[in-house]
Amino acid sequence: MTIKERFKIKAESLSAEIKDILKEHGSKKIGDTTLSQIYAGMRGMTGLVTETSLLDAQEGIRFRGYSIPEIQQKLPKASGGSEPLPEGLFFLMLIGDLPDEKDVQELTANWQRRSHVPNHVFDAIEALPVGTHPMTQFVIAIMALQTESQFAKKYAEGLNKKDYWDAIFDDSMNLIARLPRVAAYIYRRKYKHGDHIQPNGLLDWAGNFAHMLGYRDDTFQELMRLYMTIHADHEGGNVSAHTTHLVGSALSDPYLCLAAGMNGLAGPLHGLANQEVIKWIMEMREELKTELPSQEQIVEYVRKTLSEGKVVPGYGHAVLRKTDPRFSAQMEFGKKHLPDDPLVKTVWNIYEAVPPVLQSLGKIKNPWPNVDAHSGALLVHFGLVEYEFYTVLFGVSRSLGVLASLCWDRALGYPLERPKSVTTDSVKGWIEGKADIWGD
Ligand code: CMX
Repeated sequence: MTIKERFKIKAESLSAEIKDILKEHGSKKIGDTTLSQIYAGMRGMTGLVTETSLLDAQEGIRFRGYSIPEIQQKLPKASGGSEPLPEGLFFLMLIGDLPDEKDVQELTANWQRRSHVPNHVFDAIEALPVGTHPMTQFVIAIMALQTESQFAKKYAEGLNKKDYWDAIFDDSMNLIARLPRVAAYIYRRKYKHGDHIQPNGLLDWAGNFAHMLGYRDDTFQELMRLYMTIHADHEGGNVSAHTTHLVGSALSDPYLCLAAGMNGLAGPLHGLANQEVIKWIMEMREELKTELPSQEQIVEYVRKTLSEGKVVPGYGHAVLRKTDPRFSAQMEFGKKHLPDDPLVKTVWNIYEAVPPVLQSLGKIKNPWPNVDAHSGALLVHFGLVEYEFYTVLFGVSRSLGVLASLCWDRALGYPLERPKSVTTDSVKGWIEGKADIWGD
């Protein structure tokens, strides 16, 4: 028997045993935590402090107390625009107060000053096969940028604890300033024959990003401002935020932390779901040979997806129990700017068709759409059809929230994160009253 075959037998046996243990003892508590929570992804277990935003299962995300519709209304806009500037959201998350126009202009100028990307970063990207997934290129570029870390340099020289936040702040600001250029470079390299576009210093952060990607349409710039704002933060427990925070607790510099967080974002149950949604819809359209599948056809296709043991991408959430307000904000954008787009209409038809099917399974806690169910269709409308790139867009935005939080983590002096773990053998001993596995 090969080692792989032996592993398979062991894994199947322990998996069945764990199921039985949880069926009988899952609600037993260790402190305030049930055994089921320990085995099942720590759902509902409070164990983190994140100042920048708070997620309510029914209402959705609030950034420093402001909901998505409120930030859309209250944050400063670009001249002639109606969507919030992500600079404003970053200010709100970092400082805790609503910014005025001047605060936002200062931040735009500050990030422009910091935006120079050293050549070796482009060389590192160029060393990869052009077919490399954009998220892999993105993470490698972030790692290549790590040569610029002020925190790593100052720590090596000897840095007083009380000054950690200062270098973390500068690294975070530099990273945010440079990511649009790096991301646009990856996009133009992979999909536009390396025909790169120089930054436009007159534009805001998201507007300039849209420009460097090669999209000049004013409405696309507005979409980028909205996109970069609503994807930025979703409290602390999601995989990208939690990973960034966890790695930071070892005093890894912001480059190392963000790269780690982005590796988590690249998973299909998290940020990569935005590419999976469009891929899934495109495959459905191809199989059904129609641009606009009917509700009945969509229901059939969902059933087929489920019967193949796959998830329906863009639906469900670990915390939310209603339609994600980030989905609704994008739907509003679609209704305002592109109500007749067949792909956008398909996303809305899926919204009608999918929840009852998922609900009928009886096991899915949230049958409603999340942020990723809508984003791709809006991008396709403007010609950004290369869906493997979508998670990079999510990542550029997510840097705002996780790096604002990292500044706070170091300013507040949070210690190394190190929860206790157990083995199933120790759990069995505990159930039988033989062992005290919860001690030191
Ligand atoms: N399609 C099919 N099955 C689903 C499902 C979906 N959209 N959502 C949940 N389920 C299944 C789970 O896989 C689980 O099945 P098993 O018991 O067989 O393992 C069961 O329903 C219960 O899951 P849950 O408690 O409702 O959901 P979780 O908290 O475990 O998972 C999430 C949440 C997001 C991973 C899950 O809903 C999912 O896989 N959705 C599709 C992927 C997706 O859109 N991810 C993006 C989330 C937003 C983001 O981070 O960007």
